Amino acid sequence: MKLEEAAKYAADLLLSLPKKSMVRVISHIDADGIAAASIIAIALERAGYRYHISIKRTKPDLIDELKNEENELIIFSDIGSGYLRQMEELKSNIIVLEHHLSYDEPPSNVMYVNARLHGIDGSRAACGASVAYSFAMAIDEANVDLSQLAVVGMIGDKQYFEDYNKKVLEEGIAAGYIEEREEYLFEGKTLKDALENSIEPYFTEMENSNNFLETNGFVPTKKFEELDDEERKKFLSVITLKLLEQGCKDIEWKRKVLYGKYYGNLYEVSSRLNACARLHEAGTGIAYCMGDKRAGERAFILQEKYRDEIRKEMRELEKIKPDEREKYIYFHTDKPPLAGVLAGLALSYLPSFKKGKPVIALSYNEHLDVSARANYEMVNNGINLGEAMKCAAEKVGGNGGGHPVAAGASVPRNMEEKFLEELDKCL
Ligand SMILES: [Mn+2]
Repeated sequence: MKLEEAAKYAADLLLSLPKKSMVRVISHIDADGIAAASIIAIALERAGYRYHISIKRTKPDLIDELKNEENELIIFSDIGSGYLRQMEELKSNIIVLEHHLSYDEPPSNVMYVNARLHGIDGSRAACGASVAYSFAMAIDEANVDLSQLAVVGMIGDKQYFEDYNKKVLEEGIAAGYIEEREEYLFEGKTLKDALENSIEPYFTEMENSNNFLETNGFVPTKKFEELDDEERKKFLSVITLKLLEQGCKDIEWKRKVLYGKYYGNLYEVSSRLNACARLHEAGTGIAYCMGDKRAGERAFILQEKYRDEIRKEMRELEKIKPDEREKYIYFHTDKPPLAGVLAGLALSYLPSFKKGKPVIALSYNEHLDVSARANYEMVNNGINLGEAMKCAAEKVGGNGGGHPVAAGASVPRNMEEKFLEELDKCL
């Protein structure tokens, strides 16, 4: 059976409910989860249903929290695969729209729609928002405009436009809701802004870029698109050289960007939803996706705030000499939610972190939180951070796991040194 057919069964279950029924929606707290919830909310509203959405993180008591509620139908999106067995304890009918791995069979009250059950690679070619889109399209094909939000989810989960995702993108383009444009990374920005505020790529020693720009013969306040061909070439070669000095390679200045008819640059939308999730304002993200103008302004402010925080931490990391072990480099941060992002950016753009070894960020929460980042070159040389995190964490009574290039662990606070020793052995 194809994903679209499974989605049709789910849509039929919904449509068997009388109009104006209340549908409970639970989705995951990240850009993909917010995009998925928004797709479902818009589709429900158009079909004449009421809804109540909660955006949640994965946690052991997720299902318990729903036990006191009376729901006729609950829809889980981008979350739920880990709770299938517990869902039996809920009295209501349940639809799960998912792309994450599951180890359990769904109980009889659950209609389980997972891209992975239909031959689609759920880590690359279908995200929560893609599956939510298949559900929305099964309700009504007029929902094809929601392909814009599905693409936002794909970008948020760093997926590829392959297989099912490709199909969704192509549907959106064919219907005139999505457009692909080639553009330079710094379009619309002043040169000063481009150097000082960019995070990917991140330029070191650019708290103030006036000196750098003027020495190279540029006017800092000039906009990138105001440069003539000659100047633009020179500017791009000067900053390419700057990044080469930082130890980076493979820099693409011109790239394909996807624009949505209602939302503009879909990469920016995804970045705003990510900021909404990280700064605990998922509701703002949903209202933004649903077209609320004030929520859109707020999402923009949150995106700036989140980026400011990252830049501030990166400026600090530029100044430190990270600690080094035989197999990895590490540093401490007092910003647990940013740890993974910072480790990744340090690995890519800070010369002092470039030793050909993975970068590990340590932060103290209730436990010692560990975030690890590697690159594909290291993975090709045999590094697997997911396994190493699991191995080292379990040796000291914690738990860990993840992907070869990005992983994390949580260990008892008093076990830091022991964990670091074990990690050297596990890598
Ligand atoms: Mn997802």
